[in-house]
Formats: sequence, structure tokens, C-alpha cells
Amino acid sequence: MHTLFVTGMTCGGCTKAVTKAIQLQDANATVQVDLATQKVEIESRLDREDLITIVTNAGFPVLAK
Ligand SMILES: [Cu+2]
Repeated sequence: MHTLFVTGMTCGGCTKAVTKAIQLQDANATVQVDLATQKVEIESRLDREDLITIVTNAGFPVLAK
């Protein structure tokens, strides 16, 4: 399980965009987005660096931890 804090998500469309971007690389990934806290929980075979790159490239900057 990976937890990322992702900025710029404001609505269900953003949630879908982030989820789709990840699932393009790992169709079996599960993505749980909490818009209020900007927290995204991801279950995936992808590693953390790949996930950060994918989400950032989708247009949503990830806060470094
Ligand atoms: Cu949106």
C-alpha cells in the first residue's frame, strides 16, 4: 500500500483522471482518493517512484514527504 499526498484534485473528474492514469500502467491497481485530505491510497505492483511520476504527469503534483 502506497500513500501519496496529491495536490490539485478538486472533484470526481480529478479522482477519475488520477485513477485512470495509474490503471493504464497497472490495470489491477486499486486507488482510493480522499479529496478533503488530498490523500491517495494505492494498492499496486508499481513502486512509489513510478506512482509519483504517473500522477505528476497526469497534472497533479505530488507533495514530497
Ligand atoms: Cu476535478
